[in-house]
Amino acid sequence: MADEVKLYAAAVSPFVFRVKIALNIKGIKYENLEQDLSNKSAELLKYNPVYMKVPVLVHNGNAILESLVIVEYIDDAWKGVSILPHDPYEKAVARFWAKFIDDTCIPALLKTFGRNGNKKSDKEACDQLQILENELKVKGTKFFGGDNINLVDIAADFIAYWVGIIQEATGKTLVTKDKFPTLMVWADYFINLEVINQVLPPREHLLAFFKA
Ligand SMILES: N[C@@H](CCC(=O)N[C@@H](CS)C(=O)NCC(=O)O)C(=O)O
Repeated sequence: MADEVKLYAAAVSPFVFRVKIALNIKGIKYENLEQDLSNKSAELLKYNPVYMKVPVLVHNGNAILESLVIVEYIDDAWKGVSILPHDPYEKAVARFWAKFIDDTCIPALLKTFGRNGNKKSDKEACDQLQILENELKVKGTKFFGGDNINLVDIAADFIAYWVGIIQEATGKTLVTKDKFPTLMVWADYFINLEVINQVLPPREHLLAFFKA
């Protein structure tokens, strides 16, 4: 029996985009169920009663929640190009950095680009990004995953694509080539990869969303 794969999604979400990248890397066909997050569907609430958020992946009737968990599930459930390293230590390191991005970098960026952003929150966000900048610089590789992207690059999609658009929408420029040269070169490589730009949401669409 063919796999039935459904993705409860929102095109503007960097968390949903992580899952779309993983599905594209593995070449998985799926049904995209775009959600109105201001009027959540009964199905979304049924599948994700805890957080009531997208993405939700439903694979043969089983719901998998939380973008990084879903990316790992896709890597485990389907053969093909690996998204996580096989070596247990390398895998733990990748999970550490993906968690750092989720728990520390993204909240700091959202805070400072939000309504209450101020000099202090700007500095906090830049300090966290500097840690990522240093990590990639020390690695000296094209991607956090080395020659190819892995879980960490996928986790950082918000930094690669969304931040620049939010900067344009808000008129607040914090993340620049001068301050973060290594990260900005990485972002360029990342969004120009075929497996990424095939599924990237259109820039104008995101810009209009964040301006609104
Ligand atoms: N930690 C979650 C975050 C997901 C998330 O924040 N999704 C947002 C869209 S970007 C959402 O569904 N928001 C709806 C809400 O908060 O009510 C993940 O990684 O999947």
